Amino acid sequence: MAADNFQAHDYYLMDELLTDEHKLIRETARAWVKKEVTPTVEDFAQKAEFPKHWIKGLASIGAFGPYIPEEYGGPGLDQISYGIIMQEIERGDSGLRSTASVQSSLVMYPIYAYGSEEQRRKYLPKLASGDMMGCFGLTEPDYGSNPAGMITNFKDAGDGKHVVLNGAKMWISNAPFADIGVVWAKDEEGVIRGLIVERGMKGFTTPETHGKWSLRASATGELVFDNVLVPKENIFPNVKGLKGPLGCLNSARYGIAWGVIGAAMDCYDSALRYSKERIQYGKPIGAFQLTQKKLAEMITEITKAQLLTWRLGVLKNENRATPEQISMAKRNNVNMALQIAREARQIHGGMGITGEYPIMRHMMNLESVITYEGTHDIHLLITGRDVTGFNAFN
Ligand code: TGC
Ligand code: FAD
Repeated sequence: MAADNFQAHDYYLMDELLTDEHKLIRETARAWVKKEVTPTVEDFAQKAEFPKHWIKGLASIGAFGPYIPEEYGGPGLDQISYGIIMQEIERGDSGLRSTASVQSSLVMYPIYAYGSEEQRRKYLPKLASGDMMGCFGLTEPDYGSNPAGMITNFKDAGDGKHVVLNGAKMWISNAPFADIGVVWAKDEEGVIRGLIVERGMKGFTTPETHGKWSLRASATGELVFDNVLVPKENIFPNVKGLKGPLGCLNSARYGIAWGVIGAAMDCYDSALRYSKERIQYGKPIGAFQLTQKKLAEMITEITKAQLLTWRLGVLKNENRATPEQISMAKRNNVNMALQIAREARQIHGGMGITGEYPIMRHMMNLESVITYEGTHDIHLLITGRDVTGFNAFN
C-alpha cells in the first residue's frame, strides 16, 4: 500500500555520493511526507482541495527556498539538498511539490536574485517560514510556450510612486491562496520586467480554475489585473527581458527533474510489491516475464534519472549547469516518470485505477508536469537548437 512505499531504490549505490547532511535532510523530508502526506493525500486529491495545513510542515523540512541563504531566513543548503527535498515531496504528490517549487524557485529565487535589498528583507524570511505564500505569473491565455509575446503591461501612473498594471495570467499554481505574485509584464518600451503584486491591491483578483483531472491537490488559478496600482518599489531593479523569468525556470525545472524521480519510485515500489502479492494462473504475476520486463525497465530508467540529476546537481553547485542541460533532465525525467506510472498502472490491473493505490493520481499529475515549465516538445527543441545551432521554434 502507498503508506509503506518508502524504499530507497538505490540500485547503483548513489547514497555513497551523498553527504551525511544530504541523508539527514532526506530522512527528515521522507519522514514528514510518510507521516503527514501519504496517508491522506488521496482524499485531498479526490476532493480537489489543497491541504493548506501542510504549508507549515513544508517550511519545517526546509522546502521553501532550500538554497536561500540564512541571512534572508532560508535554510542555506546546496542544490543537491534542494533536489532531494523535491524528490521526497513528490513521492507524496506532484501537486505538493508544485507548491514548494513555486515558492522556492519562482518566488523566492527571483526576489533573491533580481530584487532590491529592501525587497529581499521584506519578503524572503516570511516566504521561508510559510507565513507568506507566493505564486508566479508568466503564462497568459494566448501566450504559453512563447511567453515573449505576453500582453500584460504596466504604465507610469503619473503620481511619481506607482505604475498601473493591466492584463491576465492563467494556469497559475498557488494563485487562489497566494499572498503575493511575482508577475512578468511589459513596460512602456515593451521590455519584460518582474514586479511583486500583493493580495488586497485594488483591481487584483485570483479566480480559481476548476475541473482539473490532474494536480487536484494543488490550487490553480488566474491572475487578473484591472488597473492595479503597484508601487514602483515593487519592481525588480536587477533584471530586464525574458531572461528574468527564464532564469527562474532553470531553478524550477531542475527541482522538477529530481522531484519526478520520487513519483516514479512510488509507482515502481507499489508495482513491485503488487507483483509479488497478486496471484494469477497459480503464481505471482511478478514471476511472468512480461511483468519482469516492465519492472526491470522501470528500475533501469529510475537509476539513469538518478545519475543524471546527481551530476546536474554537482554542476549546479559549481554554477556550471547550462539551461540546456537542465532542459534535458526535465524532459527525460518527467517522461520517464510518466511511462513508469502508465506501466505500473497496468501491473495493478483493475486495482490500478482506484485511489487504493497512488498510481493513477501520480499518472494524472504527471500529465501536468510534462506540460508545465516548458512542454516535452519545447524542451526537445531547446536541445535541438543547442546541438544544431538552428532555432526551430518559429
Ligand atoms: P530566446 O530568444 O531563446 O531567449 C530570449 C532571452 O532569454 C534568454 N534565455 C534564457 N535565460 C536564462 N535561462 C534560460 N533557460 C533561457 N532561455 C533563454 C536568452 O539568452 C535571451 O536573452 P537575451 O539577453 O539575448 O535577450 O527566447 P524565445 O522567445 O525564442 O523562447 C524560447 C524559449 C525556450 C524561452 C521558450 O520556448 C520556452 O522556454 N518556453 C516555455 C515556457 C515555459 O516554460 N513556461 C513556464 C511557465 S511557469 C510554469 O509553468 C510554472 S509551473 C510551476 C509548478 O506548479 O511547479
Ligand atoms: P501551448 O503553448 O499552446 O502548446 C500547445 C502544444 O503546442 C504543446 O504540445 C506544445 O509543445 C506545442 N507547441 C507550442 N509551440 C511549439 C513550437 N514552436 N513547435 C512545436 N510545438 C509547439 N504557468 C505559470 O506562469 N505559472 C504557473 O504557476 C503555472 N502553473 C501551471 C500549473 C498547471 C497545472 C498547468 C497545466 C500549467 C501551469 N502553467 C503555469 C502554465 C504552463 O507553463 C503552460 O501550460 C505551458 O508552458 C504550455 O503552454 P500552453 O498550455 O499555452 O500550451
